[in-house]
Amino acid sequence: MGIFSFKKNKDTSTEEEMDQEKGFWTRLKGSLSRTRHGLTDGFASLLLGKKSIDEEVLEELETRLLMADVGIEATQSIIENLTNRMQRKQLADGNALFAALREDMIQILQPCAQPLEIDETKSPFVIMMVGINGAGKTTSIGKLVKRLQIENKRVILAAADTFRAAAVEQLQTWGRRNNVDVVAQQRNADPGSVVYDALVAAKARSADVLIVDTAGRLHTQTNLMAELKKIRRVASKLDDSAPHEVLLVVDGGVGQNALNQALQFHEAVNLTGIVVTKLDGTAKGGILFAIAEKVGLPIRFIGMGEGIDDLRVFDAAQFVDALLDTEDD
Ligand SMILES: Nc1nc2c(ncn2[C@@H]2O[C@H](COP(=O)(O)OP(=O)(O)O)[C@@H](O)[C@H]2O)c(=O)[nH]1
Ligand SMILES: [Mg+2]
Repeated sequence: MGIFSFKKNKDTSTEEEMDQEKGFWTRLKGSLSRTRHGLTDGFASLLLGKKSIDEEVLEELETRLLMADVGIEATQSIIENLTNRMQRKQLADGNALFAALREDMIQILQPCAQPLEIDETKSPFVIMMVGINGAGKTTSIGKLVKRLQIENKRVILAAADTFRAAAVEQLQTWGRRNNVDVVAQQRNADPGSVVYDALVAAKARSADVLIVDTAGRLHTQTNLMAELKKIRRVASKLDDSAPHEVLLVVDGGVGQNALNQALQFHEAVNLTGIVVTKLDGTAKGGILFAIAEKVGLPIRFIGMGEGIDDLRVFDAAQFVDALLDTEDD
Protein backbone atom coordinates (compact mmCIF):
# COMPACT_ATOMS: atom_id res chain seq x y z
CA MET A 1 0.00 0.00 0.00
CA GLY A 2 1.23 3.46 -0.78
CA ILE A 3 0.82 6.15 -3.33
CA PHE A 4 0.30 5.21 -6.91
CA SER A 5 1.12 8.00 -9.29
CA PHE A 6 0.38 8.18 -12.98
CA LYS A 7 3.71 8.39 -14.76
CA LYS A 8 4.10 11.34 -17.09
CA ASN A 9 5.89 9.31 -19.67
CA LYS A 10 4.36 5.97 -19.13
CA ASP A 11 6.77 3.15 -19.81
CA THR A 12 5.74 1.98 -23.19
CA SER A 13 6.56 -1.64 -23.63
CA THR A 14 5.18 -2.63 -26.99
CA GLU A 15 5.77 -1.02 -30.33
CA GLU A 16 2.06 -0.46 -30.70
CA GLU A 17 1.97 1.46 -27.43
CA MET A 18 4.94 3.52 -28.51
CA ASP A 19 3.22 4.39 -31.78
CA GLN A 20 0.08 5.30 -29.89
CA GLU A 21 2.03 7.53 -27.52
CA LYS A 22 3.80 9.29 -30.36
CA GLY A 23 0.57 9.55 -32.33
CA PHE A 24 -1.13 11.40 -29.49
CA TRP A 25 1.42 14.23 -29.34
CA THR A 26 1.67 14.44 -33.12
CA ARG A 27 -2.09 14.82 -33.38
CA LEU A 28 -2.01 17.46 -30.66
CA LYS A 29 0.60 19.33 -32.66
CA GLY A 30 -1.56 19.09 -35.78
CA SER A 31 -4.56 20.42 -33.91
CA LEU A 32 -2.82 23.27 -32.13
CA SER A 33 -1.06 24.31 -35.31
CA ARG A 34 -4.27 24.76 -37.24
CA THR A 35 -4.36 28.53 -36.64
CA ARG A 36 -0.80 28.84 -37.67
CA HIS A 37 -1.33 27.30 -41.07
CA GLY A 38 -4.52 29.23 -41.55
CA LEU A 39 -4.38 32.69 -40.06
CA THR A 40 -0.68 33.00 -39.44
CA ASP A 41 2.52 31.09 -39.80
CA GLY A 42 3.90 29.20 -36.87
CA PHE A 43 5.96 30.51 -33.97
CA ALA A 44 8.84 28.51 -35.34
CA SER A 45 8.72 30.13 -38.76
CA LEU A 46 8.41 33.57 -37.20
CA LEU A 47 11.60 33.17 -35.20
CA LEU A 48 13.82 30.35 -36.33
CA GLY A 49 16.61 31.32 -38.70
CA LYS A 50 16.16 35.08 -38.08
CA LYS A 51 19.58 36.72 -37.85
CA SER A 52 18.43 39.82 -36.03
CA ILE A 53 15.47 40.39 -33.76
CA ASP A 54 13.78 43.62 -32.77
CA GLU A 55 10.74 45.11 -31.05
CA GLU A 56 8.64 44.32 -34.07
CA VAL A 57 9.23 40.61 -33.74
CA LEU A 58 8.20 40.77 -30.11
CA GLU A 59 5.02 42.62 -31.04
CA GLU A 60 4.16 39.98 -33.60
CA LEU A 61 4.91 37.30 -31.03
CA GLU A 62 2.62 39.00 -28.54
CA THR A 63 -0.23 39.05 -31.05
CA ARG A 64 0.19 35.37 -31.79
CA LEU A 65 0.26 34.39 -28.14
CA LEU A 66 -2.96 36.32 -27.56
CA MET A 67 -4.55 34.69 -30.61
CA ALA A 68 -3.71 31.29 -29.22
CA ASP A 69 -5.64 32.25 -26.06
CA VAL A 70 -2.59 32.40 -23.84
CA GLY A 71 -4.33 35.28 -22.07
CA ILE A 72 -3.20 38.80 -21.26
CA GLU A 73 -1.34 38.12 -18.00
CA ALA A 74 0.64 35.15 -19.20
CA THR A 75 1.42 36.86 -22.51
CA GLN A 76 2.62 40.00 -20.76
CA SER A 77 4.84 38.12 -18.41
CA ILE A 78 6.40 36.19 -21.30
CA ILE A 79 6.92 39.31 -23.43
CA GLU A 80 8.34 41.32 -20.52
CA ASN A 81 10.83 38.64 -19.73
CA LEU A 82 11.90 38.30 -23.36
CA THR A 83 12.17 42.09 -23.74
CA ASN A 84 14.46 42.29 -20.71
CA ARG A 85 16.66 39.54 -22.00
CA MET A 86 16.80 41.13 -25.42
CA GLN A 87 17.76 44.51 -23.94
CA ARG A 88 20.50 42.85 -21.93
CA LYS A 89 21.71 41.41 -25.24
CA GLN A 90 21.22 37.89 -24.00
CA LEU A 91 19.33 36.85 -27.09
CA ALA A 92 21.53 36.92 -30.16
CA ASP A 93 19.07 35.88 -32.84
CA GLY A 94 15.73 34.32 -33.63
CA ASN A 95 16.83 30.87 -32.54
CA ALA A 96 17.87 32.16 -29.12
CA LEU A 97 14.58 34.01 -28.78
CA PHE A 98 12.65 30.88 -29.73
CA ALA A 99 14.55 28.83 -27.15
CA ALA A 100 13.90 31.48 -24.49
CA LEU A 101 10.21 31.58 -25.40
CA ARG A 102 10.00 27.80 -25.12
CA GLU A 103 11.71 27.88 -21.73
CA ASP A 104 9.43 30.61 -20.40
CA MET A 105 6.33 28.78 -21.55
CA ILE A 106 7.42 25.53 -19.97
CA GLN A 107 8.20 27.39 -16.76
CA ILE A 108 4.67 28.78 -16.58
CA LEU A 109 3.08 25.36 -17.07
CA GLN A 110 5.51 23.26 -15.05
CA PRO A 111 3.97 23.95 -11.62
CA CYS A 112 0.65 22.60 -12.98
CA ALA A 113 2.16 19.38 -14.27
CA GLN A 114 1.36 17.33 -11.20
CA PRO A 115 0.01 13.90 -12.06
CA LEU A 116 -2.96 12.46 -10.21
CA GLU A 117 -1.86 10.37 -7.26
CA ILE A 118 -4.03 7.57 -6.00
CA ASP A 119 -3.51 7.08 -2.28
CA GLU A 120 -3.73 3.31 -1.97
CA THR A 121 -4.48 3.46 1.73
CA LYS A 122 -7.95 4.77 0.86
CA SER A 123 -10.52 2.14 0.14
CA PRO A 124 -11.82 3.29 -2.10
CA PHE A 125 -10.03 6.39 -3.36
CA VAL A 126 -12.94 8.64 -4.34
CA ILE A 127 -12.69 10.82 -7.46
CA MET A 128 -15.49 13.29 -8.14
CA MET A 129 -15.78 14.71 -11.65
CA VAL A 130 -17.41 18.12 -12.04
CA GLY A 131 -17.92 20.59 -14.86
CA ILE A 132 -20.58 22.07 -17.08
CA ASN A 133 -22.67 20.01 -19.48
CA GLY A 134 -20.80 18.81 -22.50
CA ALA A 135 -17.34 19.52 -21.10
CA GLY A 136 -16.44 15.85 -21.38
CA LYS A 137 -16.89 14.49 -17.84
CA THR A 138 -18.47 11.17 -18.73
CA THR A 139 -16.13 10.55 -21.65
CA SER A 140 -13.09 11.39 -19.53
CA ILE A 141 -14.32 8.94 -16.88
CA GLY A 142 -14.44 6.20 -19.52
CA LYS A 143 -10.86 6.98 -20.56
CA LEU A 144 -9.66 7.23 -16.98
CA VAL A 145 -11.17 3.86 -16.08
CA LYS A 146 -9.10 2.24 -18.77
CA ARG A 147 -5.88 3.84 -17.51
CA LEU A 148 -6.67 2.73 -13.96
CA GLN A 149 -7.38 -0.80 -15.11
CA ILE A 150 -4.03 -0.97 -16.86
CA GLU A 151 -2.57 -0.28 -13.42
CA ASN A 152 -4.66 -3.16 -12.01
CA LYS A 153 -6.98 -0.91 -10.07
CA ARG A 154 -10.50 -2.11 -9.40
CA VAL A 155 -12.91 0.66 -10.28
CA ILE A 156 -16.59 1.34 -9.59
CA LEU A 157 -18.60 4.17 -11.11
CA ALA A 158 -21.42 6.21 -9.58
CA ALA A 159 -24.02 7.68 -11.93
CA ALA A 160 -24.76 10.83 -9.94
CA ASP A 161 -25.80 12.80 -13.01
CA THR A 162 -29.43 11.88 -12.54
CA PHE A 163 -30.70 15.00 -14.20
CA ARG A 164 -30.27 14.19 -17.88
CA ALA A 165 -32.10 11.19 -19.28
CA ALA A 166 -29.22 9.85 -21.33
CA ALA A 167 -26.51 10.49 -18.76
CA VAL A 168 -26.86 7.24 -16.83
CA GLU A 169 -27.01 5.16 -20.01
CA GLN A 170 -23.92 6.88 -21.35
CA LEU A 171 -21.99 6.02 -18.20
CA GLN A 172 -23.31 2.46 -18.30
CA THR A 173 -22.07 2.11 -21.87
CA TRP A 174 -18.56 3.12 -20.75
CA GLY A 175 -18.95 0.74 -17.81
CA ARG A 176 -19.73 -2.18 -20.11
CA ARG A 177 -16.86 -1.34 -22.43
CA ASN A 178 -14.45 -1.38 -19.50
CA ASN A 179 -16.27 -4.16 -17.67
CA VAL A 180 -16.80 -2.18 -14.47
CA ASP A 181 -19.89 -1.86 -12.29
CA VAL A 182 -21.99 1.28 -12.43
CA VAL A 183 -24.10 2.11 -9.42
CA ALA A 184 -27.23 3.93 -10.62
CA GLN A 185 -30.77 4.71 -9.58
CA GLN A 186 -33.75 5.95 -11.55
CA ARG A 187 -33.77 9.28 -13.32
CA ASN A 188 -34.13 12.31 -11.04
CA ALA A 189 -33.01 10.24 -8.06
CA ASP A 190 -31.16 12.12 -5.37
CA PRO A 191 -27.50 12.19 -6.47
CA GLY A 192 -26.41 12.12 -2.83
CA SER A 193 -28.22 8.85 -2.37
CA VAL A 194 -26.58 7.39 -5.49
CA VAL A 195 -23.17 8.34 -4.12
CA TYR A 196 -23.99 6.83 -0.74
CA ASP A 197 -25.01 3.54 -2.37
CA ALA A 198 -21.96 3.55 -4.59
CA LEU A 199 -19.57 4.15 -1.72
CA VAL A 200 -21.15 1.34 0.31
CA ALA A 201 -20.91 -0.97 -2.72
CA ALA A 202 -17.32 0.06 -3.37
CA LYS A 203 -16.35 -0.73 0.21
CA ALA A 204 -18.20 -4.06 0.15
CA ARG A 205 -16.48 -5.08 -3.06
CA SER A 206 -13.08 -3.72 -1.95
CA ALA A 207 -12.82 -1.45 -4.96
CA ASP A 208 -9.67 0.64 -5.20
CA VAL A 209 -11.24 3.65 -6.89
CA LEU A 210 -14.76 5.07 -7.04
CA ILE A 211 -15.39 7.67 -9.74
CA VAL A 212 -18.47 9.85 -9.35
CA ASP A 213 -20.04 11.32 -12.49
CA THR A 214 -22.06 14.46 -11.76
CA ALA A 215 -24.52 16.73 -13.52
CA GLY A 216 -23.39 19.84 -15.36
CA ARG A 217 -26.59 21.78 -15.55
CA LEU A 218 -29.53 22.25 -13.25
CA HIS A 219 -32.18 24.94 -13.32
CA THR A 220 -29.76 27.39 -11.85
CA GLN A 221 -26.07 27.61 -11.14
CA THR A 222 -26.87 27.84 -7.44
CA ASN A 223 -28.77 24.55 -7.59
CA LEU A 224 -25.91 22.86 -9.35
CA MET A 225 -23.34 24.02 -6.82
CA ALA A 226 -25.64 23.06 -3.93
CA GLU A 227 -26.04 19.59 -5.41
CA LEU A 228 -22.29 19.15 -5.80
CA LYS A 229 -21.68 20.31 -2.25
CA LYS A 230 -24.22 17.79 -1.05
CA ILE A 231 -22.46 14.99 -2.93
CA ARG A 232 -19.25 16.00 -1.16
CA ARG A 233 -20.95 15.93 2.21
CA VAL A 234 -22.50 12.51 1.62
CA ALA A 235 -19.16 11.04 0.55
CA SER A 236 -17.46 12.43 3.63
CA LYS A 237 -20.08 10.88 5.90
CA LEU A 238 -18.77 7.43 5.03
CA ASP A 239 -15.13 8.46 4.82
CA ASP A 240 -14.24 11.81 6.26
CA SER A 241 -11.31 12.23 3.89
CA ALA A 242 -13.49 11.67 0.79
CA PRO A 243 -13.69 12.83 -1.92
CA HIS A 244 -9.94 12.53 -2.31
CA GLU A 245 -9.82 14.16 -5.72
CA VAL A 246 -12.24 16.67 -7.21
CA LEU A 247 -11.51 17.06 -10.90
CA LEU A 248 -12.91 19.88 -12.98
CA VAL A 249 -13.37 18.94 -16.62
CA VAL A 250 -13.19 21.90 -19.01
CA ASP A 251 -13.52 22.06 -22.77
CA GLY A 252 -10.22 23.50 -24.04
CA GLY A 253 -12.04 25.18 -26.92
CA VAL A 254 -14.15 27.57 -24.86
CA GLY A 255 -11.31 30.02 -24.40
CA GLN A 256 -11.27 32.35 -21.44
CA ASN A 257 -14.64 30.96 -20.27
CA ALA A 258 -12.70 28.02 -18.93
CA LEU A 259 -11.18 30.38 -16.37
CA ASN A 260 -14.54 31.47 -15.03
CA GLN A 261 -15.66 27.87 -14.78
CA ALA A 262 -12.53 26.94 -12.88
CA LEU A 263 -12.89 29.81 -10.42
CA GLN A 264 -16.61 29.18 -9.83
CA PHE A 265 -16.33 25.45 -9.32
CA HIS A 266 -13.26 25.89 -7.15
CA GLU A 267 -15.10 28.26 -4.89
CA ALA A 268 -18.04 25.87 -4.56
CA VAL A 269 -16.38 22.48 -4.24
CA ASN A 270 -12.67 22.99 -3.70
CA LEU A 271 -11.06 21.47 -6.77
CA THR A 272 -7.88 19.43 -6.56
CA GLY A 273 -7.19 19.25 -10.29
CA ILE A 274 -8.27 19.97 -13.84
CA VAL A 275 -8.77 17.92 -16.98
CA VAL A 276 -8.70 19.90 -20.24
CA THR A 277 -10.58 18.13 -23.02
CA LYS A 278 -11.17 18.60 -26.74
CA LEU A 279 -7.69 19.85 -27.55
CA ASP A 280 -8.19 18.02 -30.86
CA GLY A 281 -10.90 20.49 -31.79
CA THR A 282 -9.16 23.76 -31.08
CA ALA A 283 -6.14 25.72 -32.12
CA LYS A 284 -6.32 27.65 -28.88
CA GLY A 285 -4.33 25.44 -26.55
CA GLY A 286 -2.99 28.60 -24.96
CA ILE A 287 -5.83 28.45 -22.46
CA LEU A 288 -3.64 26.16 -20.35
CA PHE A 289 -1.29 29.11 -19.71
CA ALA A 290 -4.16 31.26 -18.58
CA ILE A 291 -5.29 28.44 -16.28
CA ALA A 292 -1.77 28.09 -14.93
CA GLU A 293 -1.40 31.84 -14.26
CA LYS A 294 -4.87 32.56 -12.93
CA VAL A 295 -6.01 29.33 -11.31
CA GLY A 296 -2.81 27.52 -10.50
CA LEU A 297 -4.43 24.13 -9.90
CA PRO A 298 -2.73 20.96 -11.13
CA ILE A 299 -3.63 20.02 -14.69
CA ARG A 300 -3.92 16.26 -14.32
CA PHE A 301 -4.85 15.13 -17.82
CA ILE A 302 -5.50 16.43 -21.30
CA GLY A 303 -8.03 14.93 -23.70
CA MET A 304 -7.66 14.81 -27.44
CA GLY A 305 -10.63 12.96 -28.86
CA GLU A 306 -13.61 10.76 -28.18
CA GLY A 307 -11.73 7.45 -28.14
CA ILE A 308 -10.85 5.47 -25.05
CA ASP A 309 -7.12 6.06 -25.50
CA ASP A 310 -7.38 9.80 -26.10
CA LEU A 311 -6.31 10.94 -22.63
CA ARG A 312 -2.79 11.70 -21.46
CA VAL A 313 -1.07 12.81 -18.31
CA PHE A 314 -0.27 16.48 -18.82
CA ASP A 315 3.37 17.11 -19.66
CA ALA A 316 4.51 20.75 -19.84
CA ALA A 317 7.40 20.33 -22.28
CA GLN A 318 5.54 18.07 -24.67
CA PHE A 319 2.60 20.44 -24.64
CA VAL A 320 4.74 23.51 -25.35
CA ASP A 321 6.55 21.72 -28.16
CA ALA A 322 3.21 20.78 -29.72
CA LEU A 323 2.04 24.38 -29.45
CA LEU A 324 5.27 25.83 -30.84
CA ASP A 325 5.38 23.21 -33.54
CA THR A 326 8.98 22.31 -32.83
CA GLU A 327 10.22 20.08 -35.61
CA ASP A 328 11.36 17.05 -33.73
CA ASP A 329 9.93 14.27 -35.79
N1 LIG B 1 -13.40 15.85 -30.04
C1 LIG B 1 -13.53 15.55 -28.75
N2 LIG B 1 -14.73 15.30 -28.26
C2 LIG B 1 -14.84 15.02 -26.94
C3 LIG B 1 -13.72 14.97 -26.07
N3 LIG B 1 -14.16 14.66 -24.83
C4 LIG B 1 -15.50 14.53 -24.94
N4 LIG B 1 -15.93 14.73 -26.20
C5 LIG B 1 -17.30 14.71 -26.74
O1 LIG B 1 -18.03 15.80 -26.16
C6 LIG B 1 -19.38 15.45 -25.96
C7 LIG B 1 -19.76 15.67 -24.51
O2 LIG B 1 -19.01 14.78 -23.70
P1 LIG B 1 -19.57 14.19 -22.35
O3 LIG B 1 -18.53 13.29 -21.80
O4 LIG B 1 -20.92 13.63 -22.55
O5 LIG B 1 -19.67 15.54 -21.48
P2 LIG B 1 -20.32 15.73 -20.04
O6 LIG B 1 -21.65 16.37 -20.27
O7 LIG B 1 -19.39 16.67 -19.33
O8 LIG B 1 -20.40 14.41 -19.38
C8 LIG B 1 -19.51 13.99 -26.38
O9 LIG B 1 -20.01 13.95 -27.69
C9 LIG B 1 -18.07 13.49 -26.34
O10 LIG B 1 -17.85 12.42 -27.23
C10 LIG B 1 -12.42 15.26 -26.64
O11 LIG B 1 -11.37 15.26 -25.98
N5 LIG B 1 -12.40 15.54 -27.98
MG1 LIG C 1 -22.02 13.41 -18.60
